[in-house]
Amino acid sequence: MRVEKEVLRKQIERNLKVSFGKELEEAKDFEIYRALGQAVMENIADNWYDTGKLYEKQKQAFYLSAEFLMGRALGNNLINLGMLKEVQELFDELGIDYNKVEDAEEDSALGNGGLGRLAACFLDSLATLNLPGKGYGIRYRNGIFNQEFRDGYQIEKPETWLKYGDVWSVMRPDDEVIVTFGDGSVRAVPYDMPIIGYGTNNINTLRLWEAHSLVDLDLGKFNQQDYLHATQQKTLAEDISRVLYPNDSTDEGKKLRLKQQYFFVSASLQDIVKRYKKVHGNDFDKFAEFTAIQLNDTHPVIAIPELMRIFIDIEGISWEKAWSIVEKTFAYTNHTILAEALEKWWVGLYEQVVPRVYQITQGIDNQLRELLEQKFPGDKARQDRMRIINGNMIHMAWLAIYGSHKVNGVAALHTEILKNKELKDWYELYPEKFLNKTNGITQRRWLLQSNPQLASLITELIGDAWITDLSELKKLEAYLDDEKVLKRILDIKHEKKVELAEFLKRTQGIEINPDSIFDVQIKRLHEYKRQLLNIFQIIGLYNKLKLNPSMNFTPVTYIFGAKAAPGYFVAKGIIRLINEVAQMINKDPDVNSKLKVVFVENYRVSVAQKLFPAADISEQISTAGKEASGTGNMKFMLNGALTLGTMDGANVEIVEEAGKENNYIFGLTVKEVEEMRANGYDPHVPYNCVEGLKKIVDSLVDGTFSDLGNGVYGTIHRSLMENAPWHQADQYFVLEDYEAYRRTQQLINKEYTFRMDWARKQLKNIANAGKFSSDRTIKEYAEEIWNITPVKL
Ligand code: B1N
Repeated sequence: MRVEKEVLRKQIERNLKVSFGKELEEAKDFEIYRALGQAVMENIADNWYDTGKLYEKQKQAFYLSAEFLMGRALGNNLINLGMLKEVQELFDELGIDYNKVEDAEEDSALGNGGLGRLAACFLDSLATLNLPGKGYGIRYRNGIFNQEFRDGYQIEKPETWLKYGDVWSVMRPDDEVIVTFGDGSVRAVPYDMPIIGYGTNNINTLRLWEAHSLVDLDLGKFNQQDYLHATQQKTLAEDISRVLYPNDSTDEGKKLRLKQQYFFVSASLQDIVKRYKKVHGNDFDKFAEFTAIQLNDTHPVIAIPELMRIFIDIEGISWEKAWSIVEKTFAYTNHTILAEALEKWWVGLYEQVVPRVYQITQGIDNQLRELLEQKFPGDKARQDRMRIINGNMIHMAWLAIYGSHKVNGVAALHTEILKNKELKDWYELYPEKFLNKTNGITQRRWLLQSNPQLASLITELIGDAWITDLSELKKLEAYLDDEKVLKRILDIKHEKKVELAEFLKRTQGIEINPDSIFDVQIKRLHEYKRQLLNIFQIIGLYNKLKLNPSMNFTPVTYIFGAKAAPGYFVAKGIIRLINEVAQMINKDPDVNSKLKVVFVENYRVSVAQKLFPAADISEQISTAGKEASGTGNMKFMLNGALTLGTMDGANVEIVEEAGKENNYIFGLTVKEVEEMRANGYDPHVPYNCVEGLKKIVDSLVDGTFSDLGNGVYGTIHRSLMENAPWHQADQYFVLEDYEAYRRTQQLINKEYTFRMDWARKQLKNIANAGKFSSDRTIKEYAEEIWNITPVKL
C-alpha cells in the first residue's frame, strides 16, 4: 500500500489531537502507537470493505476456534502492507524511536499455546493466499495470565489487554445476535479485526464475540438500594467472555467453559446463516457448496447439533436433509491424544446449559446407534465404545467425527497414531474421512519480522519470492560450501544472541554470554514435554563440573520459557526447581563462567520473536507419541537452530527434510515406548545403573533443593519412582531417556566448536524448512477439505 510520508504524518498528528488532545511533541510512545494504528485502520478501510463484498458470493471457509494467539499487530501489519520502511524513515525524521512505539503494544494473548498460535498463523496465510476465509472466536477481556516469579514459584496476574480498548478492533453493532441458554439469553456483540495479507490488497477478518447483558441495570433493585443485585445480570452475562481458560491440553469440564463454547459457536453460526441467506435466500441445498466450517479441536464441536437446531427449528428443514448438509459442512482437526484433553460433558450439566441442543444431541446419538448396529451387528463392545452419549457423558470427539466429512491430525506420525490406535474404531468405519495436515508457521512473522537480518541475507542470495513461497529456500543449498555465506550466518546468529542478551539484561537483570551455546526450551510446562529431563541433565552437568572444573567444555546458556496451568501442581513444582537450579548455578563462581540457566518470565508471542532467532539448539524432547506436532520446532528450524529432539510429532518430518545428520535425534521411539510399557518398565533400572542419575533424582528429596514445604518435590519424586493407581512410575520415561539425552548434549558441546560445519548444518535446516510454511498447510486445507479457491481484490 502506498501512503505518502507526509500524509501519514498528518494522519498521526490528527489522531493524536482527536484521541489524546496532544501535539506530537507531547505524545507518549503508547499514544503514538495508537495514532499510527488508527492511521493504518483508516488507510485499509476501503480494501477491507471491498474484500468482504468480494467474498460474499464465494465459497468461504470459517475457522471456529476458542483460541487465537495473535501477539502484536503493528509490526506485522506494517510489513504486510509494505509500509514499515516509510514509517521507520518518518519516525527517524521526527526523532521518534520506532522500537519503543512497537513495544507499547500489548500482546493479544487469547490463547494458551500451539493450538491458538496455529490459528493465528492460518489467518495470515489465508489472507496472503487471497483465500476467502474468516476466523470466529471469543473476545476474552482477560487473555492468558501474566506470569511472575516469587520465591521461584509462578504467580498469576490478570492480563488486561483491553484496559484502554483496542485500536485494531471495530465493533459491528448491526451484526449483534442473541444467544439463548437454558437459564436465559445474552447479547453477542461482534468485534472485527483486519487480517492483512502480505503483498495483496485482500484483507480478511477475524470476528470475536463479546458477551453482554440484555438489561444493563435492574432499576427496581437499584431504587431499593440493592446495588449489588442491580447489576448482577450484567455481571453474569459479561462473565461468559471474561477470561480465557488457562489450560493447555487438559479438559476443564466447567459450566462456564461450556457456556463460552456455546456462546461463540451459536453466535458464529447465526452470523454465517444470516450472510448465506442474504445471497442465496432460503435455498439451503447449496449451503455446503458455499460454506466450509473447520472445528479447531473439540472446543467448538457443539456447532454440529447447533447448526441442526438452526436448520430444523428456525429454517424448518427436515432432520434428514439438515443432517446431510451438516455432514458436508463440517471438518474436524484433532490436536492431541492425551487422555486428559479429551472433552466429555456430563449429561446433567449439558442439558441444563443447552436443553434443546441436548435433545438434538440425543437424536444424533440414536441415529449413530442404528448405524453401528447395521455396520457392526452384534459387536456390542465396539458399539458401546463409539457411542456419543455413554455412561452419562457426552463424548465431543465422537460427535465431531460423526458430524464431519473430514478428520485430520496435525503431523504424519500423529495422524498414523489416530488411525491405528486412538481413533481406530472410527477409522475402520470411515477410512475415507481421515487425512493428515502437517502444521505450519507463517514465515512473515517468524522470519521476515522477527529476524530481519537473516531475512535480508536470504533475499540477497535468492531473491524475495520465499516470503510467499517458502519452498524457494531450497535454492540456499547452492551456498552450502560458500564459506563467506556460512560466516555471515554465524555472524547473524551472534547478533541475534547479543540482542537477546541485552533484552534479558534490561528486563530481568541477568547477564548471559553471547559466545556460549544458547540452548532453548520454550513451550507450555507439561510433564510430557519433559522440561524435567532438561533440568536433570543440567544438574548432572553441574555435579560433573564441580568435580572436574578444568573439564573440556564449551560454555552453555540454558534458556527456559513456560507458563504452567494454575492448577497443575507438578508443573508449578518443575518451574520452582528450574529457578532454584538456576540460582544455585548462576551464583556459583566455580561454574558460572561456563554454565548459566535463565528462566524467561512471562513467555509470550512478542518474547518468542526474540528467542527463536537467538537459539543455537531447539529443545523438542517430548516422550515419543505425546506431542501431536509442535510448531515451535519449525520456528527454530527456520531461524537456523538445530533440533535436539525425539522422534515425535513434526520432529520426524523436520529431520526427514533436513537430514538426521544435521540435527540431534535421541531417545525411545513410539514403538520402543509401547514395548517398554507392555513389558513393564521399571525406572529403578536406569536410576541404579546410569552414572550420576541417582544423585540427581535424590536431590529432589535429600535437602539439596527445597520446595519451601508444599511437598511438590516429593510428589515429583514419587511420580518418577512409584506406581500409582492412576499412572505408572515415570510414565514419561524421563529416567529411561536420560543417558541418551546426556550423551547427545555432550556431542553437541563438542560439535558446536567446529563452526563451519555447524553453520553448514544451520543452512541445511533453513534451506529445507519450506514444507513448514502455514501457506503450504492452508493450501492443502483449501484444496482437500474446504474446496475453496483464491479470489484477488
Ligand atoms: O496443538 C498444536 C500442536 O502443535 C501441539 O503438539 C499440541 O499439543 C497442541 C485443550 C489444547 N493440542 N491440544 C491443545 C489446547 C487448549 C485446550 O484447552 C487442548 N493444544 C494442542 C497445534 O496443532
